[in-house]
Amino acid sequence: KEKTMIAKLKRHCLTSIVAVSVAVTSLPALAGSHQIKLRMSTPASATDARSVALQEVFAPAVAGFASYEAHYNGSLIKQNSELEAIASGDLEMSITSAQELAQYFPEFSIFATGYVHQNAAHQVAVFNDDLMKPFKKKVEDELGVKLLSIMYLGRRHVNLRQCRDEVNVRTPADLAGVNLRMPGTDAWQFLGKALGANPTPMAFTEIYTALSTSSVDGQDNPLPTVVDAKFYEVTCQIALTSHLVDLNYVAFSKAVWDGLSADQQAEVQSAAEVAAESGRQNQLQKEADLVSFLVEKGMEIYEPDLAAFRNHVQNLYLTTSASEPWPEGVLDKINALGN
Ligand code: KDO
Repeated sequence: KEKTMIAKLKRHCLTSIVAVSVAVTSLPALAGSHQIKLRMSTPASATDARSVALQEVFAPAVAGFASYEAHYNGSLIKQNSELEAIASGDLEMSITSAQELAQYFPEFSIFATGYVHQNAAHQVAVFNDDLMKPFKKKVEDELGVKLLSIMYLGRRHVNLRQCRDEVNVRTPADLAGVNLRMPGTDAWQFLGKALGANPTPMAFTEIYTALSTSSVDGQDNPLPTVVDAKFYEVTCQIALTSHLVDLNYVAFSKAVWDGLSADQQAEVQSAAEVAAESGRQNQLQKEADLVSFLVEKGMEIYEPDLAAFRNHVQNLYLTTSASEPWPEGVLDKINALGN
């Protein structure tokens, strides 16, 4: 009798384990069919700190109801076309920039202005300040894009293929005639001119080849990008101009956002902030560590006359039409939020 009881118990357990395992295996499939697809496109590589932060922090946090699908190196949507793709429903997320947004809303150029943001903390303070509300609302209402959080890209420096014995960058005058690749929007081209160089518009993914064939003289990206994209293999010097403490925004489809429950919206918002903070810390650490790495690779790295660069850059913004789209008082508020 007892034996049959044990046998029955075993059989019962076995069937229930099988039943549970079937249920469990079918759950993800069930959940999968209701999961929202979040395609993200970026010109950045998979190993860039911002890409890693979204893949390793954002994606798992929303995995209960959304499947995150990253596309790197501009492979799905080319650089500077992501916002349009989100607006038209062909993309759900991107790592966008104030320079790209400034094409639709010129006032965004204030956040892309040389020597305004002082550091990563200043960027976060500005993004979370009330001054940002009208900027964010306009992008939601007119472009269908929600700016969830702010990512730290880093201090941009002038990175040239020529060594110092050929081009020694002390002041903007030393960049006269230098063919400096800048990203392809007006705000970027203006910054290249403000540095004293001849700016050439070019997509991020074309820079390495352009440097290796000398079709451009240089580019400007933060040290982590110089390492991640291996620009040090085709350049000789970095003048630490820190001409832009650069940022990106995690851009999210407003149409998808509006379809989420309040809980799901809260999870997406929190995941975007936690991911941005994780990427920021990672990028700041890289910036601290990579000077020695690059010097070991033979790069000449030095500080130019920062006052000369700061004055030349700020002067061009303030004495030309570049500052016209800036809403009254915003620059003062941004400066007040700096330390
Ligand atoms: C670049 O094209 O130099 C740039 O740094 C511009 C940024 O706004 C951003 O698009 C970045 O490229 C990519 O994320 C690649 O790092």
